[in-house]
Amino acid sequence: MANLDYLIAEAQTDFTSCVDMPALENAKAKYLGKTGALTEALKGLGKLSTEERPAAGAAINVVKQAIETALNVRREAILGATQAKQLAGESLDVTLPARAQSQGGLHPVTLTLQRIEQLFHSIGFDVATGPEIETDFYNFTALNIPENHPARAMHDTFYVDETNVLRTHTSPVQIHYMENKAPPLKIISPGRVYRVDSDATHSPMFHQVEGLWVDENVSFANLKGVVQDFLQKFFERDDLTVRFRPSFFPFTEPSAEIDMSWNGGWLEIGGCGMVHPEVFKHVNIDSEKYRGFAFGLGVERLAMLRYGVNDLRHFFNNDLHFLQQFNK
Ligand code: 2NM
Repeated sequence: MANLDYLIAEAQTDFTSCVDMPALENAKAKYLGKTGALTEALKGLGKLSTEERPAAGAAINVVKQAIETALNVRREAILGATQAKQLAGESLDVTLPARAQSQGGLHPVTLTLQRIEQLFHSIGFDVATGPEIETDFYNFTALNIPENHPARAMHDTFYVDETNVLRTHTSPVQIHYMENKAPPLKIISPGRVYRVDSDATHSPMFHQVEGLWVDENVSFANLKGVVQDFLQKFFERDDLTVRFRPSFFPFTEPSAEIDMSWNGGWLEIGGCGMVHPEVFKHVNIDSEKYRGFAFGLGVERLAMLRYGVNDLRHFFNNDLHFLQQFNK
């Protein structure tokens, strides 16, 4: 039987010249296929004698294995090169600057509302909210501001239609609350309110927080204590003092403006008073048995003072450079 060793070198040369898998498969057939050189050699074993056959068979297998090894080496090389080429085509430019991930944050008025709610909650006030469109009954009449009464002119009202208005204060929330629950009642009602007013110090939409405490023995002294305690905690100043200046609101009697000490002077910060018996009458609370105090504070005003913002309009311009300062 002929020596087949030369086939190893020949196959290696053939395989090396193949640059893709179909070519390699063709080259493989020449040696290992049905009519390949090695397959033919194995068929030829039958013609040998029983003595010659094992040695010849072993010799063919050595060659066959060497060719299979060469085939595998070349296959790995071709697959590796194909993959490298594909990866090169798909490569990312990791030197490109990353796209910034920007995260939103809470508006300073929202942060202020959260702080107000947390402080009042800590002394037992619940938070009540309600609709921004109210009937004139809830916005005015129930608050002892009758139709055609000059007091309605105190609020420059946005009318939605004949009977509905954009609420001019959050007091209607408290009217609903008093209608639906029995005393003792202890709530704040924060939210958006609307008035026809727009200049450097007035926005047509702004935020108010109103407080209400109704029980059998609630007094003006309690009102003073709650307001002073809140302002001291809100501004983190134990030396902050408050002053109550006589005033008028149709829904409270007596009524007062709330001033607080600030930079050696006084600053008006809200209004307050004892709930008027006419208001209690509208919500079926017995004013012989119960008394209540109420107050209203402007949220933007509190936010401006706390954060040192000098112009109300910053809160409504949506300038990211302004807003981002509150979320560091
Ligand atoms: C203020 C000033 C004084 C007030 C009155 C009521 C209610 F519903 F109980 F009658 N809520 N809020 C009130 C009283 C609001 O804001 C300057």
